[in-house]
Amino acid sequence: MPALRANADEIRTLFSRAMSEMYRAEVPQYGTLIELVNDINREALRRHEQLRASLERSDELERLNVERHGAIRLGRADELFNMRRVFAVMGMHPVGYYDLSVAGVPVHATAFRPIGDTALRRNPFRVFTSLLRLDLIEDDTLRLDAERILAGRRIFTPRALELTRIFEMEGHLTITQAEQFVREALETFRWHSEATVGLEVYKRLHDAHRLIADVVSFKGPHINHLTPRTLDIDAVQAGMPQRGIAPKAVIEGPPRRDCPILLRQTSFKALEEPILFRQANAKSTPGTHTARFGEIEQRGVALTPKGRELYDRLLASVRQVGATVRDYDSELAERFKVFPDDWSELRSQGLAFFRYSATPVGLQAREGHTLSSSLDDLVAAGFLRYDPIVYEDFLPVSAAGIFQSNLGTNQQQNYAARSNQVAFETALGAKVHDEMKLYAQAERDSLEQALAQLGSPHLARRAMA
Ligand code: OOG
Ligand code: NI
Repeated sequence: MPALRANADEIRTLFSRAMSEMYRAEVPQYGTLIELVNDINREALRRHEQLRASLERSDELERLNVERHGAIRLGRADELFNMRRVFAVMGMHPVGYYDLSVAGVPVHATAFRPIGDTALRRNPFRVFTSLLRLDLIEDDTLRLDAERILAGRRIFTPRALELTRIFEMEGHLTITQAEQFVREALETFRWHSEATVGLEVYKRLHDAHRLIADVVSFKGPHINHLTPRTLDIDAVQAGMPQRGIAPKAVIEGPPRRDCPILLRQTSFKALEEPILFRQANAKSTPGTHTARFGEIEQRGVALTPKGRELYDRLLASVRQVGATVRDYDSELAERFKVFPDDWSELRSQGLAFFRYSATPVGLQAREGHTLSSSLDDLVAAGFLRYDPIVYEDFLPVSAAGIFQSNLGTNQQQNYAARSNQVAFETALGAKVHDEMKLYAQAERDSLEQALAQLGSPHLARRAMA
């Protein structure tokens, strides 16, 4: 009898669950945060019947409780290459290119995540994965030292790579192999309380940039946070102190709105954790390192290139006036008044992506509408419904804000802004997916299907022309 096959969605779910358990055991505050988020989500669903209905329609309710994202930082090109292969086993693929050097953080990144509608509904687990840019270290000696230290590590277990090869050759893993794969892959993300370097080297790396020390001094790329999704981030932000958690001063991203867009995030400070540093006489020196922090996010509708351009412009205008922490929120809200806060406007102005579906009324009236009805007619008649498509990605300005709030504000380097997607994709061994194309495709597919159900397939062609 052939062995049972595991599918990628199942492996991803096993993995994200294992990761969550490991992190909960390692960072107790994470457990507290999850409880707070669950309480607030329950309350939000109870209070907002419409929100619940919309989430239910788009199958979002199911995934809410399993939804997490994590982040890791890699040191070598081949680590990124192999990370892509390992994530592929779990149905996670590189989407988007994020250049953080412009924000004084010497890394560039991508997000590994599922890309198909079905896979996203099952479990949208994502990992923001950055690669250290040693080319941005100006001190030659330090750069060569960092390269030499990194060259000596192996972040994957031999068995994890072997199972990845089997997956690539066979196109799947058996259930038993999948379970073993999850255990082996998890090893890469584990925290190491022993550094691979001495305290003196650590300090030099740290002086160059705290992030360089974080990547170079350890055996592997410890997961540095695991972020649950909330339906009301303002409530979480307000509720954190009562549970003994101190949030960062402001929420990153767009302001609070009736129709949430993109992504809003807040975090709590990295923990100072005990580390043993190497010493020549085989003894070790105790010290500390801060890397792991907590983060919460609220996701809204994905914006079209036009909507995103407006978002970026408005956000930049708030940053330009240099609002202080105290008036940041009101300044942000003021600037964003020009961004329509109404689903119908967001759709008609082409600012956001939507998933269309045929309504029961529409299906009943299937023969009733004529060849001449337009898309807007079908919507107006209540034959066609549209729901927001969730933003599945990250925001570089927010990511930089999160990086910085955890790095301490005194470390604002200015790297020459040299974005280098080509070098990143060479290391990755693949091109990153364009997130805008993925959202546009999801919208188009839903519309095509809905119109076919309504018996108006000709409209699909016209709407997409
Ligand atoms: C990643 C920070 C980016 C987010 O949610 O924007 C991120 C890191 O600190 O390594 O996770
Ligand atoms: Ni994050």
